[in-house]
Amino acid sequence: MESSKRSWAEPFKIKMVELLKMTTPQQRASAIKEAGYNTFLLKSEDVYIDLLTDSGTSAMSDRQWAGLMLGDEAYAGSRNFYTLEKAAKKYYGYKYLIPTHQGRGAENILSQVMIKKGDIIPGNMYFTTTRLHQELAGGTFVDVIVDEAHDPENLDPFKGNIDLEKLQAVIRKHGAQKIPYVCVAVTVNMAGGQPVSMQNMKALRALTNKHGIRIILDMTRIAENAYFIQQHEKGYSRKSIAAIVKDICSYTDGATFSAKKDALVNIGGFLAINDNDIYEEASNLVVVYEGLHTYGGLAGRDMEAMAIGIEESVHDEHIRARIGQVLYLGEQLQKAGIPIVLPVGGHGIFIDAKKFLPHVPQDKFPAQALAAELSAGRNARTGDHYYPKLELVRLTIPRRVYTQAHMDVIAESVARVYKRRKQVKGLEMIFEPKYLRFFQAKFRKL
Ligand code: PLI
Repeated sequence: MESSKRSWAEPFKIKMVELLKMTTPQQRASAIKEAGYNTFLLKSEDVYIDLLTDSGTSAMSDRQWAGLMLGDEAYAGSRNFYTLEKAAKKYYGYKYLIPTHQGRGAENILSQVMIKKGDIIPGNMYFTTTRLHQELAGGTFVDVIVDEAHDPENLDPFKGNIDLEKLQAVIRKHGAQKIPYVCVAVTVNMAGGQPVSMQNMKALRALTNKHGIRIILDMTRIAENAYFIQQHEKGYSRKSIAAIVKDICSYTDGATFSAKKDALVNIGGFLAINDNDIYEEASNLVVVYEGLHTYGGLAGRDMEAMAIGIEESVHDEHIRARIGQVLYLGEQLQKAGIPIVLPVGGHGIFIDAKKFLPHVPQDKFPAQALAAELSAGRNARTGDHYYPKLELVRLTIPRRVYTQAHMDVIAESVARVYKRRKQVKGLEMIFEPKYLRFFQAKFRKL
């Protein structure tokens, strides 16, 4: 990995700025209390540096903004759909494309088309919406990520990999006919933005081919995953990000995509697939949930901006600067002694809340107490809280939005909380929504 020492700068200059509201500590304390200590319930104008997510929060380029003016807002057959389809084919290589309003729209349709009641869907950890859609379609998710993913200190460069022995055991236990596909996320969000190696993709393809099982990619952060392959995997240092991205896709049968991350747009996603029958069924279903198969819940202008963003997302200098900024923040936090997930992943820094707040028991939500992330929900049968092995607070960095000075302010703020960490006591949940509870749950300070 190249050093994140900033002797280089971003490959863009700033043409327009958005002014931030500067708040006092008192204003911030009252805002977070009012939000039930859930960062998802804060008003954005009360937040100075917003690290809640890298989803839909990127800055679009002047070319993307110009693309908005090329919107062809016809109901059917918008010109922008064909531009998007062409870009997706060029950079990802899949045969058929169905736009959706965002990633979970594609997950819903894919799950309904491919999963039958009683099916098993192995995956390298899960993203919340992906797993929920699999379960709502009658499937059961089984985690087959490598054990290293659960160890925040393990320095393996590819902690997102699928454990092929775990997968084989799942196939033996349930039979290949119960497994409609293996779901592979690149990178693995919940493990800390950890990448999957190309070697793992190849081995997974060989194993699934043997059993006639499909591979569906969650390609939400695929350009970032490609950067780690370029930096760390033998034989890839001279390959372009664009070539690596296309290589990854070539080992799979289809993909769901949230364009709100890598593709540098504020809204959008798609389902891509090579199989004609699945495409036919999905393009029929998308009309029910999203819109006609040539816009899928998006305006023409959104599809144009997405097409341009897809191309910009695979520029080598863009991804180097993007991940370089994340690495820089990681180094500043490490210098301050903050326990973070290592190696630093692609889209943010994940603070190890169990180590940061060792005195706060897990049923008092140390990660939530520390900031935001409450991810796992309850066991549907027993009603117990799921206790993830990792209890993490994510500082997610939007793309092309903040400067190095913002990174320094973040590092200083976290270091200040770390110094007074003994005063943090944990939280009690006082409101729990039925689905994806971390978005809307409310808490009380202990
Ligand atoms: O937020 P969506 O519906 O466009 O995409 C859902 C989604 C799918 N897969 C992965 C790996 C994600 O990270 C993801 C959304 N992530 C969000 C919202 C995040 O804050 O990380």
